[in-house]
Amino acid sequence: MGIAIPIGLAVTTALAMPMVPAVPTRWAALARRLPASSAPTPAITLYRDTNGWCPFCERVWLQLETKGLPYEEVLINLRDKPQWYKDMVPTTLVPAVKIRSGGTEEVVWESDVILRRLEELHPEPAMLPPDGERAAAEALIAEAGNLSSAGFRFAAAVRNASVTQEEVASLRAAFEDGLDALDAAIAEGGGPFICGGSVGLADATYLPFLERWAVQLPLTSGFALRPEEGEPPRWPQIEGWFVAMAEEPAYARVRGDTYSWSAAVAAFQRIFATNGTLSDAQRAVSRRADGAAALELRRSAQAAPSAAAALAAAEKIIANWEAVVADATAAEPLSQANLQRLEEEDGAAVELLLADCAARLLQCAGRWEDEAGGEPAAEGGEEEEEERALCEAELLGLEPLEHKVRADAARLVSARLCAPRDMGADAAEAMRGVLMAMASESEGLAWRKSGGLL
Ligand SMILES: N[C@@H](CCC(=O)N[C@@H](CS)C(=O)NCC(=O)O)C(=O)O
Repeated sequence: MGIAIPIGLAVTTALAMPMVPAVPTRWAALARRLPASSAPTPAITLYRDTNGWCPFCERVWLQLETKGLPYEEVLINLRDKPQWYKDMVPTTLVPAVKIRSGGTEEVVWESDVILRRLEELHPEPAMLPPDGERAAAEALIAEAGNLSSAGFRFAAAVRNASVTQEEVASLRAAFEDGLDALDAAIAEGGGPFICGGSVGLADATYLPFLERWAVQLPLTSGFALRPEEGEPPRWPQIEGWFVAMAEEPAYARVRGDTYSWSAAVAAFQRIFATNGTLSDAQRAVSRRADGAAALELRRSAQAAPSAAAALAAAEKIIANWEAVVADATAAEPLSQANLQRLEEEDGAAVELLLADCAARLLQCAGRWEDEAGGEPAAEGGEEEEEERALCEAELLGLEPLEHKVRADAARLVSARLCAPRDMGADAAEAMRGVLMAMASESEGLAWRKSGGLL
């Protein structure tokens, strides 16, 4: 990543270095480098799924971001929905939003109802054409369900051994017809978005499935919605839409990335395995998805993150490091249980890794040192300087096996990191890149210090 590496900020445990109040000082020192936030409690709450997989939530989420409306998020675990949520939302499904205004609260559920209500309450920027010019947009929105069913029917048929080749071919043709029609409609509206030059409700409606199909259909069904690099696109307008969407600031926090959708494919195969046993076809898909995810992790090691992405990742670690340590050392992990966790006693090493990773991300974000590369950007005083020196000594003194644990922790955390569940795709890529660099570094040190044994 071409950055000088700041040494982590503090010692692993207060026990090892009793003279330093390790944890509070370390995280406080990192937090001092974050921009101050004084945002009032937002008037909108979005209730969405913990995994970040729900396509209906993504529609509303994109709308909130596009309109620039301040909102807070409450995550609902769909496998164990809290009673208060079931009492609040009659369908018990996500998404829902709570809108506070003038002392009253309104709860709205069903994604299409939410989209329309938010449009009504917050008409700017408009995500529907003006009255009287809406017919094409409404027709496209109404058609989305048919395209999504055609895609899912085709994908399910490919995986079903009892469906004949002819039936698969006919479902594929029906799906391709739907994509042809969408491509033509985008051209008709002038592009690059589905109904013209700006993001609208039609984009929000199509986005969730087009986005995951682009990554998942090649893995599950041998179907390329987007072209291989250098190849001409089969659907040029849809391709132009993907490119335009990727540049939309509103999409940055909402977008699921290639790594996360590939990892989700493998997770789905395991979730839907009969009695925990994968069929040959499921195993093949799972291996392809694991391979694509691993490749993507390696690719992120070469990423050159923007300052904003690095800062967003650092903010998230600083706010959430305790949960990450708990997950990385969980005896019974709640998700991605196939990823090997560390021992409980490795918690301190994971914490040090995370603090170090946050420090490096802050450095990428230009919030570590001043422009001359000298003094720290935030004044932490002598205590902080002392901590840095201790930490430097500690890192230099790590045993080969401790470096091995650190490298395993870095690879584990980068594989656990999913977008949009945990952070935006660019932030996730920035953090994975730093973690992969740290893993290689520690592996090199473990190898060198052990005389090539580890
Ligand atoms: N028609 C609803 C569908 C919402 C929906 O199916 N949400 C799923 C998550 S993708 C859900 O809450 N599932 C939990 C459950 O079925 O209990 C909408 O558009 O909001």
